[in-house]
Amino acid sequence: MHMAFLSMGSNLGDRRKNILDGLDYLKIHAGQLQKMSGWYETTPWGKTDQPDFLNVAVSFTTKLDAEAFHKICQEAEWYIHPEKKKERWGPRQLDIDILYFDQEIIRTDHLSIPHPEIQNRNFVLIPLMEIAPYWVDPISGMTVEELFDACLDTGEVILAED
Ligand code: PH2
Ligand code: MG
Ligand code: MG
Repeated sequence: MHMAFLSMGSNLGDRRKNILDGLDYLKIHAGQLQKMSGWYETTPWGKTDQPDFLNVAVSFTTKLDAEAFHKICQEAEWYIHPEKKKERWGPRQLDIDILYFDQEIIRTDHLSIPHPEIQNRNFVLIPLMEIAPYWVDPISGMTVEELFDACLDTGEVILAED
């Protein structure tokens, strides 16, 4: 059994429903939801002239390998938004990024695990720290908590009401 950590985000439409529908798709096709962070209101990172995001971090156990798991994550995005655009860092109904998959390090042209930007993003680190503060990043050897302490991102990440 493998352990995967994901960051999910939405800044278009019914953001919370998009994320919940995406989670349902993953539960049916990918594995078992283990933990879910609270809901975080976050200011857009990278491309700032777009609506605020709602972000969560979740963990799944799965029998799928990383490639197959990634394929299901992409299917979930298409399922939520069949006409999704691919503008880099742009607005979206649902974005699902694999942060970690066990302690695997994968760098191919279509898949990068660990996600290369984890250590630079408050909107990833703060929700992830809630569910896995002591998970070790296989590249740096640092825990999620240590990555957050070292992170210089000033983006706002505020725990929303349930
Ligand atoms: N996703 C992006 C680009 N910028 N900013 C925040 N706050 N949250 C996101 O999920 C996000 C982002 C594209 O992947
Ligand atoms: Mg993303
Ligand atoms: Mg993505």
